Amino acid sequence: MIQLPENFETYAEARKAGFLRMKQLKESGRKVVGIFCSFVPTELIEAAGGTAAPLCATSEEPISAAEADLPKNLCPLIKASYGFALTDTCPYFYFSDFIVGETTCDGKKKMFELMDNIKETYVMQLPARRDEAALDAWEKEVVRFWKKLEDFYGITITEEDVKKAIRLKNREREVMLRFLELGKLNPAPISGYEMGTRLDGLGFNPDIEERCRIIEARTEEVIKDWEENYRGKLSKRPRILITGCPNSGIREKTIKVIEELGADVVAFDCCNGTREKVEKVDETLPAARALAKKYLNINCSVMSPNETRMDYISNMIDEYQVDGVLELILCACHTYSIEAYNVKKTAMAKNVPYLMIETDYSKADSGQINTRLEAFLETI
Ligand code: BJ8
Repeated sequence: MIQLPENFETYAEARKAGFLRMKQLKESGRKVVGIFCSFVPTELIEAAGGTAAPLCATSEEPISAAEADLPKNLCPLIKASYGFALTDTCPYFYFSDFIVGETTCDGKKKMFELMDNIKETYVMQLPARRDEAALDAWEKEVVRFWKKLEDFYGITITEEDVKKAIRLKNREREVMLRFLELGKLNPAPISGYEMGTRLDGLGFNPDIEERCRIIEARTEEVIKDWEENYRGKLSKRPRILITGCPNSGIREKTIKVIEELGADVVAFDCCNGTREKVEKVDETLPAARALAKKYLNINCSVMSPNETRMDYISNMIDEYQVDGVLELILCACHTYSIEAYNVKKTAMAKNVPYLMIETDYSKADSGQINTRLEAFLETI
């Protein structure tokens, strides 16, 4: 595995460090809105003078409490997120003024109905397709959320406020994408485990400009090291593309392990990878239309049909010189596990081996996953 830098901060450390900042922010009067999904146009929260607090949980700790209200056979991300809210043990949930949910998968949208009993949970009605009618409906939802923020906080959010936030978030997308695209270099200049952990950890830093500065500095450092020490020395280590569900809660037993076994994770088609960052918001369109257009194009499996994800994966295989596709699915996530059929076909069409692992936040299957990853690497 490529060496981690000395100052490397784990996900848990970044989350903990964010607690204090969030508390200080609240005390300074900053608005905080809790979110669960890449489909939520956070530009509107920024334009309201607020911070979007990431609430997707990655720990198995609160799951047993959640199972008092929710079925056992449900995605761990949903159970853990609800469990933290129920047990009042997540500071980010605690500091959120209200929560924004969205009608993505069935599990999340029904869980939000229950979460509303704990703290106000406003739900954006996301259409599941991408035609003109869906775009018009989604634009209306964007406007409805804009109005919700104005009413909730008793403020006016102008077109210019939103445009300013769009420019800032577009800059952030550019910076993050440049960092993730380091994986296109051969040999891989940075561990995929580091890339994923860093980007997730940064979500807990409420200052977007500071997030950009941190990632820009690391990108420059990595490029310099690669130019001086690795350029021209092609690697024989298999290059892996990660796809599927959010992987923060399962990264240690999958991504970290496959790198320790001798592969390089170079590409991420997932919400903590390039998925939300590849398309910027069009700065020339009216703000609500521009936001609706951009967010409707996110390649999540809740969209139907979702061929654009297959096209994207196919291009990534070429651009990142991928040797194997590893799909990580959270247990009981139906949309991703059914769509895995098409992802496998896409990989096969490129003659690239494919492995799907379905797992949850427990450590119980770590040994079995290890064995499957070893066997997978032997097929490459
Ligand atoms: S845009 S990936 S963050 S919905 S919660 S769908 S794992 S069963 S998280 Fe997601 Fe938004 Fe899509 Fe991204 Fe499956 Fe679990 Fe549902 Fe999940």
